[in-house]
Amino acid sequence: MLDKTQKNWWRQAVAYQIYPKSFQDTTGSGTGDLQGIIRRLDYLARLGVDVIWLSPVFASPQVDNGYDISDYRAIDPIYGSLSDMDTLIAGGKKRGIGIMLDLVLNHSSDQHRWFQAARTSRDDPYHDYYVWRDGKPGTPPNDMKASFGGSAWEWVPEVQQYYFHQFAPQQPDLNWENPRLRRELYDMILWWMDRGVEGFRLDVIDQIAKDPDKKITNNGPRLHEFLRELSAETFQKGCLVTVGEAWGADIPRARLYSNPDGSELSMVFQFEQIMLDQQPGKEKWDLQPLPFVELKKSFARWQQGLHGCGFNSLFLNNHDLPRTVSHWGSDGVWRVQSAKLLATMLHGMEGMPYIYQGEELGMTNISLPIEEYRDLESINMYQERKAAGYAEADIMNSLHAKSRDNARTPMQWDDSPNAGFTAGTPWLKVNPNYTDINAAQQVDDPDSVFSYYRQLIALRKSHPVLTEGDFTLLEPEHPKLFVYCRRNATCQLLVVCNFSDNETEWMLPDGWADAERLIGNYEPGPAGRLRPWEAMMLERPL
Ligand code: TEU
Repeated sequence: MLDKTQKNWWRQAVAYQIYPKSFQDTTGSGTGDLQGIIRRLDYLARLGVDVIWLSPVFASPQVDNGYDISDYRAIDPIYGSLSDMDTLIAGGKKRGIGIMLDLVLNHSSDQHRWFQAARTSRDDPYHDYYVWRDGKPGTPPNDMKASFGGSAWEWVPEVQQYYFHQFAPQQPDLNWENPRLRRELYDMILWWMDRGVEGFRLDVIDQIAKDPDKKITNNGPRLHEFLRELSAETFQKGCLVTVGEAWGADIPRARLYSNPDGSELSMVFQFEQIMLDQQPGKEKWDLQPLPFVELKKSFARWQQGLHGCGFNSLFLNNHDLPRTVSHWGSDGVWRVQSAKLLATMLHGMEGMPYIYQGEELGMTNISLPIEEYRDLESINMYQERKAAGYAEADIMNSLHAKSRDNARTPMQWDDSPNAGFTAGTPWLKVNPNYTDINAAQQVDDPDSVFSYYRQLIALRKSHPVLTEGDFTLLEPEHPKLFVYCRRNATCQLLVVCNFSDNETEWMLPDGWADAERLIGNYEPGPAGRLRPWEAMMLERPL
């Protein structure tokens, strides 16, 4: 177990993201719940993770699956109660697993009591907790668009003003310019810290300092000032791990966010690699083949750019992204090998790895008919593109590749009905491949994807070069191989990945023939070539 009284304990940690709606139902409601997570804590302890990032479980009308919070200090009844949360925190602590709550501080639900009051009168004390502009019905202040479609402005007749929302209209943006609002958020965070949570993930944190008059959404002028205040008033009073979601982060900004002096956050999620497969300047639905050489160079830039002066988060999957084994790997005959390869590639790097539920089983994307999608982003996109004249097949192709529901299908626990997720009707369809891909089949199988992740996590704890070594990209222009080297004061680590359905010719660099093999997804094979999706990590003393 990591000693979590040490500042920076998280530099050795591995996190696991739970999307509670889809993890484990214990009531037959068809929706996962906190008791379900408690029931599965031993599974997570067996995997070896140190932190659970829990997507929002606060009271919410669930327009955006909990990313629309109506009470930051209450648990939504669909998930359980505050006392369940206390039990979860305690059960996690006993196993060395900390709970990281997902705070949505950029916006609240329109059902939050602050917004309900704010919309009644311009003189209400809560009015200024949100972002309002004058205008006339039908003529919004400007043409800014919301992320989930439509205008970013919504008219409220009672106050004869528009409010600003970067996401759905039911997610009004909070006004961080207001010091009373900021204080109220800090007090809420301290309240959760007192209950024993060990970290926070901060939703779209780079969007809090918006300035709609200048059409600024992310990276607003006061962003880092707000973050330093937030951190000093809350996180720095404990030994927490914090990660901000920052789609707009570049390397210089990430150095500020994750400054080793602890003045802002532990790290951010940045999306440079994730966005490489969308056409530049277009939307995520406008696909282009993954530019592999660019992907490697991008990882290398971030590894080198933050080494010693910041900290990376390492992830390929989350609740907003397609399953990487389907998207970048090969989810047919090479599913197991490619899932292990992606894990090797990522877990060989410096930073904190985040495993998204089911990734450790090699769970895949799903192709649904339009009526079976549940995600508002997917449904809105379908309607907008239909209206704009896109071909049905193209829209469905984009959804199958990129819909957020790919990641949100229920966790596949075993081969019983509904994959052991629920005794009721699941809120989103279970992937029919659950009879072949499930936890029960994998936990005791030494060759499973699960066992491979377990070994990778254990290696991070026993081989300091993984957490502290520097990074050099080898074979930068090779179209199929991702090869890199890590080095600390005592040893060198070589990570080799063949991103291909075919064999690839390749010789180990000089001096590596007798190196110790730490892990690999095949038995050691003949020199001179790598098998389809073969991956390995080798170590040798300096
Ligand atoms: O996502 C941030 C965000 O910008 C998303 O709209 C993202 O671009 C999209 O999901 C990619 O498909 C965060 C949460 O992770 C997401 O689940 C929420 O819906 C969103 O914020 C609003 O809170």
